[in-house]
Amino acid sequence: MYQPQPSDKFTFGLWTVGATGRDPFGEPTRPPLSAPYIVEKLAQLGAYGVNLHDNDLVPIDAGAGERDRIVREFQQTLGDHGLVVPMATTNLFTDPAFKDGAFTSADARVRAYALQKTMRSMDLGHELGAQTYVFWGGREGTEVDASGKLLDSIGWFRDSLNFLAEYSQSQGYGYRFALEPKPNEPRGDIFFPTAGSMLGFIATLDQSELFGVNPEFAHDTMAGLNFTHAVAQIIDAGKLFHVDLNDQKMGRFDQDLRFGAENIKSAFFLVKLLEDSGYDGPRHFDAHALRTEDEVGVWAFARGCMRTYLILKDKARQFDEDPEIQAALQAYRVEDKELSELTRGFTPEKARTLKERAFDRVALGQRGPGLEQLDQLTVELLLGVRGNSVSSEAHA
Ligand code: GLT
Ligand code: MN
Ligand code: MN
Repeated sequence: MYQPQPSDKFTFGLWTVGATGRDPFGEPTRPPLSAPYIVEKLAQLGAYGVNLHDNDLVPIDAGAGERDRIVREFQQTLGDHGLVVPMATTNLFTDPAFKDGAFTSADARVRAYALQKTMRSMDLGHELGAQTYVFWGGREGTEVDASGKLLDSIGWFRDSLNFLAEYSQSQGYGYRFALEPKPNEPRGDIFFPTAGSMLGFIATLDQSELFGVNPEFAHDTMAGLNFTHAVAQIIDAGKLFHVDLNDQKMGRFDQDLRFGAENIKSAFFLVKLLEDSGYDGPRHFDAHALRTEDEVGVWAFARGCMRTYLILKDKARQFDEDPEIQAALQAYRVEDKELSELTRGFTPEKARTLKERAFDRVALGQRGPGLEQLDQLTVELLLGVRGNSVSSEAHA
């Protein structure tokens, strides 16, 4: 039951299951896992692919020979275990060179180095078969607005992305770029903190059709925003190029919890939205096992992310097939063909008719939409006291 298959398109970053439990207050609690070992384990668990930053695989100071050897070995392991690399990205945040930003550094040398590092990392991603390239600007921000670089930073970021889109095309890489917003951490304020600000910025890029969003559950949840609403807006804009799934308590540090660990109801509506929308990209778990865990806990974490997604996907099917829920939904929506016609597509005639139309305002305000009942039915479905789960059918 709920056994992940590669066709479910579940992916993990090398940095996720590979996280060693280091935090700002404490040393690692687990030994590092090698990239080939991670690939082997993820394949056993039923994952589809693995994503990486350049330096998750190739050390930042590796020479060309060492780099090529590591990449060849990794390609071999991927082939042996049938895993793909759908997404690649650049580490523009760990090295002290990027302490005050990469593409938005006030130092032109850092900005140029960030471009160089990203082009090399795009070469690497392409060699491994990646088609989506993520930009998470963790260091693109500031604590000191006296720096006076806000408008410049936006321009520098735009110039860099325009440059890299051209690079991808000139090399024939065909990347689609996914920009990942986050409100804060590690910077006090990160530029482009929300999905909406990313969407607004994307529209200003030279080849905006190549750019979309990589939203992350935890990033919106940290700030108290509704992640599912953000994803809906991104889907509506045709810009859901990738998605980072995890969990988080509101108002806390960046927890990157196992998917569904905290906000089951939000996770359910997110899975339902993704599945209903026909999104067919990777379901990437950008999370890590708790710092308390040993390696057994790491794989329990990875299995748990995928299993919870599949359980929620099954719950979404039950939601759609539940007669009482569907009846409540139907009662909630009031359709009126004539009014729909009248309010869609302006004509002066329609405007005149609408302005003269009589509405029973008091009655409109008195109608009970039945949302309490609908929500309770949903909660009971999630709590497992209604509907046929796959497992109860199997047991019948
Ligand atoms: C980092 C961050 C994530 C980003 C990754 C891609 S790295 O772990 O917390 O949200 O998606 O750069
Ligand atoms: Mn992420
Ligand atoms: Mn995160």
